Amino acid sequence: MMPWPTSKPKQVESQEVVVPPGQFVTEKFPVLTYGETPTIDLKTWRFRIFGLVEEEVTLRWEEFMGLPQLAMTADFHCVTQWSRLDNLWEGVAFKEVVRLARVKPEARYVTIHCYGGYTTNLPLDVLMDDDVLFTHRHDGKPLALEHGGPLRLVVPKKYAWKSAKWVNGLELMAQDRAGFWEQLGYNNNADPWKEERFEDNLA
Ligand SMILES: Nc1nc2c(c(=O)[nH]1)N[C@H]1C(S)=C(S)[C@@H](COP(=O)(O)O)O[C@H]1N2
Ligand SMILES: [Mo]
Repeated sequence: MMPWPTSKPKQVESQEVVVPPGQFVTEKFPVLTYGETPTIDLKTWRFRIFGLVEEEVTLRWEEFMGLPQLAMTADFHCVTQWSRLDNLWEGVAFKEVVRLARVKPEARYVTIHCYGGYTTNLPLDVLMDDDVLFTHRHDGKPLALEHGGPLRLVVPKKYAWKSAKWVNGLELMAQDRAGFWEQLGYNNNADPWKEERFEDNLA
């Protein structure tokens, strides 16, 4: 049986933990937020899927929670060099959410929108991977407000600024468009294993 979803290999034999180059393991869970932590009422919470879709969709909290739920264990790598290993995330697969709006064939990129105005961008095919989740629980507890509660995206294979907190929408696009940190010079691809921290990768 296939484990769901896969997390990256660890060097079990040597008891040595593998983290991407330039990263250090932390047991803590630091909070990294640009600006204020928004307060969100579940009664008025909405999640909108728009742009290049056949049918624009707006989900309420109960509708979101009615989607198939799953759990995954994954590492989390912040570009400021901390990595938190083996996070247990629970929520709904990205692909399960986006399909509700029936994406048009010309849609190839996505801007993820958040309460508070933060944005990040990724190619649609990256987001369709099994390990990309909208999560509302972390390590067995409801996701704390400062960590993105009620709902955040988790994209384990990218630096954590792509894991948008307080998500409230997906915009399907034909062309790529830089999000908040991407506009400020962070690498658009953001692969921690390639140390794609900054645009020119010189730092
Ligand atoms: N909406 C929003 N999402 C965000 C951020 C933010 O400032 N606003 N910071 C990003 C950055 S840089 C990181 S490292 C992670 C940190 O998540 P954490 O605060 O749960 O550790 O969230 C990402 N998602
Ligand atoms: Mo970060």
